[in-house]
Order: sequence, then structure tokens, then C-alpha cells
Amino acid sequence: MRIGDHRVNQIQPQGGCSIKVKTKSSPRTCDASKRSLLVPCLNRFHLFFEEIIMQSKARCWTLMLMVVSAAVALSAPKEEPKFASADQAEPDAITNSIGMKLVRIPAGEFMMGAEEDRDATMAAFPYADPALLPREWPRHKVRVTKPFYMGQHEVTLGQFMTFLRHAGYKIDAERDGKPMTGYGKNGEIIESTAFRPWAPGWKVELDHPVGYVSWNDAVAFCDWLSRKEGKKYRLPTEAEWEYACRAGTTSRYHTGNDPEELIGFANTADADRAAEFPGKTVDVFDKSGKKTGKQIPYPFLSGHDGYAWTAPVGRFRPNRFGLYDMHGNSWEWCSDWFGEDYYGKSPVEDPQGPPTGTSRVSRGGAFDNTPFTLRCARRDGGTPESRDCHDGFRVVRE
Ligand SMILES: [Ca+2]
Ligand SMILES: [Ca+2]
Repeated sequence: MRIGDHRVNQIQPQGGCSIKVKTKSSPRTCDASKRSLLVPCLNRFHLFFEEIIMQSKARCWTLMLMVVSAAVALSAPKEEPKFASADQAEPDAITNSIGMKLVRIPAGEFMMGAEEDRDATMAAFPYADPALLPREWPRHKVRVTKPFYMGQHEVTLGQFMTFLRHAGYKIDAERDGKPMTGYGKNGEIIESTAFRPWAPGWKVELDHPVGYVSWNDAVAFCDWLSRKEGKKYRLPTEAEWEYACRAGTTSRYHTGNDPEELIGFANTADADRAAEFPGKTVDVFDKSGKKTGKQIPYPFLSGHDGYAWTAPVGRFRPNRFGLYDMHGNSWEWCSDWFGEDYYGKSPVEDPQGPPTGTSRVSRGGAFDNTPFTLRCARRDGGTPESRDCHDGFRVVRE
């Protein structure tokens, strides 16, 4: 078909041209010696006027065609352009003044909360604390009514250091001097006043997610960026976070139900971390959430992601919204107060969390958490001034 079409398009114009050339050029081949002087003159006048008439006719036709085309264009129903709405006119991704990339998350609807009941969850994660499950129920419909931009990556140590330098901000850890939970030299969990985002207790680079950040510190970062750019930056709501994490999926992780499928998408407690913690175990709980005293081997993933501690942000593959590290690497603060029973009374549209509380929500788990904790539905949090080694965040821009 392509060859036939191609030939038709070439031949037709050539045929048309040859006829016109022959008609116009034939008088130039006349032999003037066999005619009187008057005849050629009359012929030339005739041809001259004929040319004028033809040109006039052509102009008339052209003018008529233009008028008809304009009339047709005016009378035709207007087709809606593809990017008619203000929302769709927004770019899919932006890079802000500190080099942070944000992707546009479309408005939409999703089912928020755990996909599975208690039995199914405990069968899949026998080490899970059952007391942490009711907060994930009931699964309920949530509508995110406005698109928003979300940081493609967790806020990095480098970006956070830029904030500290430019804003002259002192983090909660510097102000209250209280110890923070991290890891000792032998991998043991310890509390120390020496931990800092830039001195977490393991080798860290500027492109790693920042840790030891309190909710207050994260909000201060957003406020600084808002002032700097004249745009509204904030933490995501818990609903926005889960909506963005799931990215249209309904499984335990945005990669599916099998934790091993997180390899290649997330920095988790993988085989590389297992090598640093031989013999590590986890507690087993009874149905009421009390420790039974029994311990089982820590459920490290059998795959390798290459990082026993934090990994550079964006090292692995993103979810369907183009967001990286939504599972693992660092926990991510959300704007909401934490409500244990909030899901039972959450509004459908743009839930903001309870009006008051004692803890703020954090989501997504970190490099040192179990597959149970890395699930989309997992909810946790801490007081606004609390911060541990794996506590970070990402931002939203309205
Ligand atoms: Ca890892
Ligand atoms: Ca994360």
C-alpha cells in the first residue's frame, strides 16, 4: 500500500503540468513570416488579454475558495483541544531552584488502606505485630481532587544541607540535644547524642536521603523553600502519599504482592544488609500484640540491591507515577496528625487527618525494615520532634 500511494502522488501532478505547459507554449512556436504583421499583433493582444483574463479567473477562484474555506471554518463546531484544561497545560515534571525534580501527580481516586484482612496478613508476615493492623482498616475510597507536584526523590542530604546553610536553621537535635536512635559500630541499635544527618553512623553521600530529620525540621525545610521560590511547598498528606505510592496499583507494594519483587525498585533490608547482620532475628507477637518471647530469623529479602545502608536516591526503578524510593530507603513524613482510628471516619475527598494529635504520620519504611513495614498500607509516625536514623521526607508543591 505504501508503494502504490507513493506512485499516485507523484504521477498526477506531472500529468497536469504537462498539459498546461503545452497549451501556453504552443503560440511561441508560430512561424510569423507566413502571416501579416497585424495577425501576430492581434494574437499577442489576444494572448495578453487571455492571460489577464485567466489570471483574473484564477484570482477569483482563489478568492472564492478562501471565502468558502473561511465560512466553513467559522461554521464548523469547535473541537476541544487536547490540553484545554489548566491542569493538563501544566508540565509533567519540573526542576526547582535547588535542582529538585518534581513530577505531576494527576487527580484521581483510589482505595486507601490494607488490601488484606488479619489472617491473610499474618499468614504472609508471621512476625508482624497484629496490634499495628487495625489502623490500616477499613479500606476506604479516597478522592484526590487536585493534581499536585511531588518530589521525584526523597530530600537528599545535599538539599537539606543547602537549606541549613541558607536558612541558618538549627535542627531539633541541635536545639534539644536529646539522643537519637541509630546503629553502633557493630550494627547494634544504640542511642547517641552524636548522631546527625551528616554523621548518621554509616558512610553517607550528599545524594543519599537525609536522615535524623524530625517532622518540625521537615516542615521548616518546606517553609524555607516556599519563601525562597514564592510557591507553596509542604509535606504530602497521608492520603496523597499512599495514592502516589500505589500509582494505580492495588497490591501490597506498587511492584506486586511478592516482597522479592521490590529488588530493583527499592532499597530494602536485602541480602547485602543480611551479610552485615548475620544471625539477626525478629520477635514474634501473639494476637494481642504482646511479644511471645519467640524469635525467628529476620526476613531479609534473598535478592541483592547492593546497599546495606542508605542508597543514593533514584538508584532504582520508579513507580508508574515516576516516583523513586516510595518503598524503603528512608521513611517519609506526612503532614497529618496520626489517627489510629481515622480511616473509619475519613472524608472521601482530600482527607487531611485528624485535627489534633500527638504523633505525625510517616510512611514507606526504610532500608532497615521488614517487608511487612514496607507495604503501601503501613502507617506509622512519631511526635513532631522525634527523629531516628531512617526518618526523612519528600515534598509536595501545589
Ligand atoms: Ca538494601
Ligand atoms: Ca522512601
